[in-house]
Amino acid sequence: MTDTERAIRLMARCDALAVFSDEPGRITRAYGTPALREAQEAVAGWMREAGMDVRRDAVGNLIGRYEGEQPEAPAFLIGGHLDSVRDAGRYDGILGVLAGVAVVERLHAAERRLPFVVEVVAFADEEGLRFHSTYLGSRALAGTLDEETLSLTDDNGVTFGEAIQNFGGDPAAIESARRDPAEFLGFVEPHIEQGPNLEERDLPVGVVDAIVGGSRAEITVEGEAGHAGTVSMARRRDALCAAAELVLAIEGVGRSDPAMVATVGQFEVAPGASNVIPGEVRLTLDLRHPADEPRLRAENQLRELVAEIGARRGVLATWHEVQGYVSTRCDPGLTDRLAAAVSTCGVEPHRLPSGAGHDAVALADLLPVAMLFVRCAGGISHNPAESVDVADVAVACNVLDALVGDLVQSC
Ligand code: HGY
Ligand code: MN
Ligand code: MN
Repeated sequence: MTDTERAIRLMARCDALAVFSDEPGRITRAYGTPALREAQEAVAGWMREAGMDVRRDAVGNLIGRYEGEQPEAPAFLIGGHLDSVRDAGRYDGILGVLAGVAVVERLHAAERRLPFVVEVVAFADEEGLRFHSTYLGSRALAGTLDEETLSLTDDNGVTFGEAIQNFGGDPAAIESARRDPAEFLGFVEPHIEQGPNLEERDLPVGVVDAIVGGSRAEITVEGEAGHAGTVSMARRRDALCAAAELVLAIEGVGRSDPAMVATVGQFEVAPGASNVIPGEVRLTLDLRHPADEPRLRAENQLRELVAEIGARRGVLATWHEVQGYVSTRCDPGLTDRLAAAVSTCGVEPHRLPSGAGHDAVALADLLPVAMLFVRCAGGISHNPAESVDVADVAVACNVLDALVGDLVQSC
């Protein structure tokens, strides 16, 4: 199979997985849903065809294992995630999983065994769409899931622990999903860039040097519902107006630092009738910055703004912390190897930070991590218009082949 044929097949598989969705007419694949299960079954089939043993761990991560020459050899991990945001594109997370399968397929076709194992992982929840807390799959591998996380609830009041059970996992055996760092040589996560830098430099791939840190919070504003026709403006405790002022204040903080981004992605108004003054609003905050100190300073500034706006408007504005994760440097040694592999494939190894979060963040304390970015058109992502080019996917797979080859040389 030529490099181009391999890339074409990989893209066709992205299309095949795109039909598995929780919502008709668009791609939405949350943790523990039938759509995620169907996507896992399809990937498991491709993993088996590539000569891998396939299993699901205690939280439902799908893991393919291509044995090495020696039993009990350490493993090199390649992967991504199969879950998605709402109305997603078809490459975010998926590309990493299928690129890992493509590398193993080529080894299997050549009947090659390496001095180490290659494992391909498809994490079951990176986006946090259902439980609003990200990296649930990779945190299980890292052993950093705790009881509190298991009791997170989705919008229907189902806990993460119950969802694990319903998905065929075992919440009581979470500890068993934790992997020993000694089992691994490292982890590389191929992923679409989700930004414009590679396209601006006309590069097919890039090497990630750091992944930004982030803060996720939920803010509730409780005012007083009332009759739109009989309550004077002076007597209102309008939750929506207070929340709207807060949204613009969040935007202002985001704009205050060119490296900062601040997003309100969800905004729910209750009771939600045109002739009722809104009594309650729930909104989400996603705050990111390459450096932790400015992000935490901005977070404190916003906490104070929530309190100030609430007091001034006579509403109860409450900050609920969901998750904070520090900015993460990719492993210098493995990243240098990845950059060398990019050079081997005839591409300038441009290094760049990731504004998006990735499972590599959750694994960085467990094992050396590196990330390979693939150019995506217009940098568009978390959007059905997400797209990549076959030739760039071919380059990415070749870079992974070269990285694996380099690791073989160093064994
Ligand atoms: O939100 C992110 O950066 C990633 O897509 N989970
Ligand atoms: Mn994403
Ligand atoms: Mn992703």
